[in-house]
Amino acid sequence: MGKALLVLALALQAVSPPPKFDSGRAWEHLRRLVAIGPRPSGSPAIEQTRQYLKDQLIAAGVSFTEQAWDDQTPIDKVRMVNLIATIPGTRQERIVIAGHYDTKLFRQFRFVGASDGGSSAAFLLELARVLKTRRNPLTIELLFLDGEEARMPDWSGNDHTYGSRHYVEIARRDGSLVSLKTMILVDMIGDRDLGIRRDGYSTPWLTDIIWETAKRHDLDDYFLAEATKVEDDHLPFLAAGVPSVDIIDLDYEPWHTAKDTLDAVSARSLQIVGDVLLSALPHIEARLTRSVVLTGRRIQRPHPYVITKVRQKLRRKLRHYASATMPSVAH
Ligand code: 1BN
Ligand code: ZN
Repeated sequence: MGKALLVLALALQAVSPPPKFDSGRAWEHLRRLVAIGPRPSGSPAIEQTRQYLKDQLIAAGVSFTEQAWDDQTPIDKVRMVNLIATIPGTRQERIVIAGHYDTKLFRQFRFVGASDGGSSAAFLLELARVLKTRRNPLTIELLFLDGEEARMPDWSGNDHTYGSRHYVEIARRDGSLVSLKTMILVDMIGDRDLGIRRDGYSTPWLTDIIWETAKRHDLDDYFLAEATKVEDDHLPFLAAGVPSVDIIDLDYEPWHTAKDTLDAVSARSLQIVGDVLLSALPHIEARLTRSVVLTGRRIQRPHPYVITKVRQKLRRKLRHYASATMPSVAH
């Protein structure tokens, strides 16, 4: 009986469509994160934020690890923690979907980062729930990054992207960088007037897949054809040779002001990004599983048409060889 139920459950899983991104749930996460208040790196509030993220991952049945370290900023030494949630796939090779959960430190006003720091964390939590019940060909890592924001007022030198630089350095050191096939970054995706431009630093084929998916879904009013160049958490990954893309709406008036609150963001914007990302994912996975490793170098497997032609030619050669060397047989 138990076995029969298991078979039925597996069969249902195989035929039922994966669950959809639910912006209502994402919005609830966002509301609760913003309610914590300002959440700068090293603060008790970011610890509280992390506890919320961990509680929600446990509730979703997704396992995670904490990557903690102390980093020297221009102001002070700060305890930072990346949260790495893993959803196993058929393969060990992995796709990282990342976003930051810290908010920028402002002493002059109360900065709660609804879009900037809140939207990415809330989005990843809802994605955890969705991807957990999906059949994933590659392992998916949901990476909640600490220390994206500069500690000083301006974004300069190395005073930013602490979490992504640390993650890449550790992955390089422990050898896990080789199995990291792609990185997708979401940042500031809550803007109620959503408009995401292509980023000029991001990997073109990956950007194309996402923007073409948006166009197919008539969402090109939100995924715009215009390009810009954004320095963000994807740069350390690109520098390490990992194809990466930044999905960010920087045309956001309340950016780094006291007005980056719930009033400035919408659940609909999270839904749009969720729908596009989940629709683009199979295309990204197809592209990544199409290539095979041969003699240590990554090459593209030839198109099936080419394989058929090569096989036909080989068969002709073998037939020719056989007829030349074998005594002819009367039919
Ligand atoms: C994104 C959100 N960023 C900071 N908060 C990165 C960034 C810094 C983007 C400077 C543009 C300019
Ligand atoms: Zn910011």
